[in-house]
Amino acid sequence: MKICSGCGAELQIQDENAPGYVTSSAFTRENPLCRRCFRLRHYGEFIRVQLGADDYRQEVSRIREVPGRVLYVLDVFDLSGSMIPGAADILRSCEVDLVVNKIDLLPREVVPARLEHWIRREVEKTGVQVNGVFFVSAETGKGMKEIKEHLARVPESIIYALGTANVGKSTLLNRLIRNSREESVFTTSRVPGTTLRMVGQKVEIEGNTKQIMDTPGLLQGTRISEWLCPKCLKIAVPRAQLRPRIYQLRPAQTIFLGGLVRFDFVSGAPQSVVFYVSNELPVHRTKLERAPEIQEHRHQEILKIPCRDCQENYPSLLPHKLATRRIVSALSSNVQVLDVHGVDLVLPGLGWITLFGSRFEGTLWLPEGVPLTIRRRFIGDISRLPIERRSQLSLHRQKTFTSATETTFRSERIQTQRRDTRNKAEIRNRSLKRGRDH
Ligand SMILES: Nc1nc2c(ncn2[C@@H]2O[C@H](COP(=O)(O)OP(=O)(O)OP(=O)(O)O)[C@@H](O)[C@H]2O)c(=O)[nH]1
Ligand SMILES: [Mg+2]
Ligand SMILES: [Zn+2]
Ligand SMILES: [Zn+2]
Repeated sequence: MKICSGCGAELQIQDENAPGYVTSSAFTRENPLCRRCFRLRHYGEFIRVQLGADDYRQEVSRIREVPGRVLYVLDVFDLSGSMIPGAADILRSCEVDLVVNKIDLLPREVVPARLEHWIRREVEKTGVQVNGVFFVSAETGKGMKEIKEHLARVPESIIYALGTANVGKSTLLNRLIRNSREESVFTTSRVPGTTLRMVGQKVEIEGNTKQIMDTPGLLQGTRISEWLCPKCLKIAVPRAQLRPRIYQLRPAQTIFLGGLVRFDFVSGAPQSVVFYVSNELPVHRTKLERAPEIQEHRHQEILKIPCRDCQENYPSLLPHKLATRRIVSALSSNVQVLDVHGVDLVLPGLGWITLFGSRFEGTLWLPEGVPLTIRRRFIGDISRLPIERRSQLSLHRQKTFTSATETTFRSERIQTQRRDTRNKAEIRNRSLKRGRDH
């Protein structure tokens, strides 16, 4: 069986529309790419092939049969969308390191190491035991040296990259190979669902030979990015360091993030709201009363995205009511209560909205199928947590250990010196005595 080294699909010459298609002349070549990978690399043309959730599970369950080291790759910009449901089961026979990718997108003020404790805990809550946590940008190469040094040291000879679609698994593995080759081995693209099957490659990492395995990404159907075409993705998915979009909002105002998400500020105190979304995504502010009309009739003209083609498949927006605790007591029960210390409203695959806890009542409209996730403020709260408490603890233990060892050494040295002095004195006394005796 011949497989495409770019996406892992089984190569075939029968069906042009099925994964792994190549022309019969290309088929006879050594290591050919399938037509989909070829077109994607050379013309940026994307042919969408969906790998269903069952196929996905079947494919990655091979990790259980041939265990290795697993790099569980997360997109720092889409952490909730990066968690694979049932990951603990897939990973039960492997040692796992977390690779938090795309740190180049984080605003400058964020020190990634400060996120470690929280991210580790979020993943461990899902039952996955985590060894190391690495912060990288597979795109720029930042942090790759540490991963390479680590992988060169681990005993496992097989290394898997596992993660949901689009977190950057293939880009990361290409980085591990790049020293020896210029052209990318694994096909990457901004459209979730690029890699189709498991596909491997032998590579020298710091003098150690390892087999690295790329895996397909899970498509969850719960991320806004999964309904967009490549053109829309170029606008909606951040590609450069984020510039937080800060808006001073008053009651009865609406913010549209393109036509992808709608945020209504119904009542409360005028306040700053920060939108952490792609710098290119059109943000449109309007009066609340005008919002339905814009949403219904002026979509292409004002909101621009999703494009006409994507709009046909884009789920309709459903309202999620929100209010801070102070107001909520007077409201009905289908209202999400917001912490008065501020929260992030997560927009899976798109970014998030930060509220700072001032009195607020409003509605977040998300595409049907996208769950509402509310978390502590990622920037300015989680990002200010002290550096990994556990490593601090072990650092502390190490310190006391070192000083204890030093004390032991010191007292041993003193004892030895005393013993030496005693011995010398004894020898002297003995010889004196001997002299006297003779
Ligand atoms: N900004 C940024 N983008 C990245 C980084 N790593 C990958 N990307 C982009 O993320 C997108 C997805 O990358 P891939 O490597 O194809 O992701 P994948 O996890 O292999 O995706 P599937 O094969 O679909 O599961 C591409 O547009 C990459 O350019 C990174 O460190 N920073
Ligand atoms: Mg891939
Ligand atoms: Zn291919
Ligand atoms: Zn589109």
